[in-house]
Amino acid sequence: MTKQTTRREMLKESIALAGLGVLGLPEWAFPVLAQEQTLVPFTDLPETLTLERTPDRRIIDIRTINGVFTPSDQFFTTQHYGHPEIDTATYRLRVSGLVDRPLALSLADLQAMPSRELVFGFECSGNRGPVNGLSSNGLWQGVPLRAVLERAGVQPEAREFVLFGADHGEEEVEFRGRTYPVDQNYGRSLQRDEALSDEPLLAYSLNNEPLTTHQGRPLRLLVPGWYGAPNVKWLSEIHVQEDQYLGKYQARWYRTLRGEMVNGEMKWKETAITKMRLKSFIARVTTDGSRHNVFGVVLNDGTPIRSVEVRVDDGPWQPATLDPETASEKYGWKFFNYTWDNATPGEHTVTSRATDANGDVQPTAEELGVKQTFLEHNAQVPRTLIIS
Ligand SMILES: Nc1nc2c(c(=O)[nH]1)N[C@H]1C(S)=C(S)[C@@H](COP(=O)(O)O)O[C@H]1N2
Ligand SMILES: [Mo]
Repeated sequence: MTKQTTRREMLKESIALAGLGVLGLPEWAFPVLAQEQTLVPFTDLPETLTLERTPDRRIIDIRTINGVFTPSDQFFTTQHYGHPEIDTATYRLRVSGLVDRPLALSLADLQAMPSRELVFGFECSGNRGPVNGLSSNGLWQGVPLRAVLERAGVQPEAREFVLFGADHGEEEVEFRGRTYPVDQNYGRSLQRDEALSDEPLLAYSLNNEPLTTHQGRPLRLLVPGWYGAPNVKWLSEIHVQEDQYLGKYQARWYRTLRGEMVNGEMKWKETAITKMRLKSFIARVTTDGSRHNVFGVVLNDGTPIRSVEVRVDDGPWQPATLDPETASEKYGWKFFNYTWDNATPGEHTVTSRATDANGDVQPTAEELGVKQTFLEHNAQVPRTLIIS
């Protein structure tokens, strides 16, 4: 079997899935799968990616995306301290600090509260091209964070809401040239208006099944439209306080250093990782022998997408078609397709860029130049392939 037929078999399998609608796949999103299609290999990606770096980490191969929702056992996954052991039967979510009624809620307590569904696709802030494998899209279910906080009764002076995972490890806290070893939990914080908005969700289910250990069983935070780091897995405690929380993964590890011209002078800003920056990437190019189809994904902070465009080599930007079904989900992955007619034999570059309703345009790598640190890398990814 040649490489090509192996890939075709793979795509045929996804056609079968599409026909059954197993994943709620809108036919429209994958018109390319309607006929015999061949995958055109990218020359900027290896034939196979090492999907599992360690058992508790996983990336996706974007060329194999075949449904709206990433299956739970393929969902990208990563964390800092490995997986903690949690007995779901004795699990309690504690709420402490500046609240009228400290809480210790079991999973059953949480599941008895009014629940909500959320379609949310997010990426790790370190995700970038050409692989872009640290991103996935899921259908989540859980309890709004605000409902739990209201049950506890948030006091007026509360300003900072710290969410701790059950996972922990040794860290060396640096202070003026000295280091202090401490054992600490993964912790992230939200400010009062963020925590009490109706957006953050305490999720216990992914794709209609209980969360897997990888995804934070039994409970995790999701902040729709934000990067992965704030989505605290194995959530064990919410501590409400007045002071800003300056833990390592809040204040130091996840930050961006970016230069900005203010009144003609370069000002260097260090900012926390919060909302996802507008990004699109081409996931797959297929052909039926005459026309080529370019398929890709857009993700951002929930701002409506105005357009996605594709360019071939140095040609003009051409409009791609946004899949209306996925585009209607505010925080989900959005799919696009572009029909590439009259592709000439030889090596080509295909690039996509997204523009949102505020007029923000996905930057080129050069336009990202004043960003020093590698997180939030949302640049356009020029993709190379050979048309035979
Ligand atoms: N408790 C805990 N939650 C965590 C982390 C962690 O190390 N510990 N890592 C964060 C980071 S950096 C990312 S990108 C996402 C990954 O979520 P996933 O494994 O469900 O894809 O989890 C976030 N939540
Ligand atoms: Mo991350």
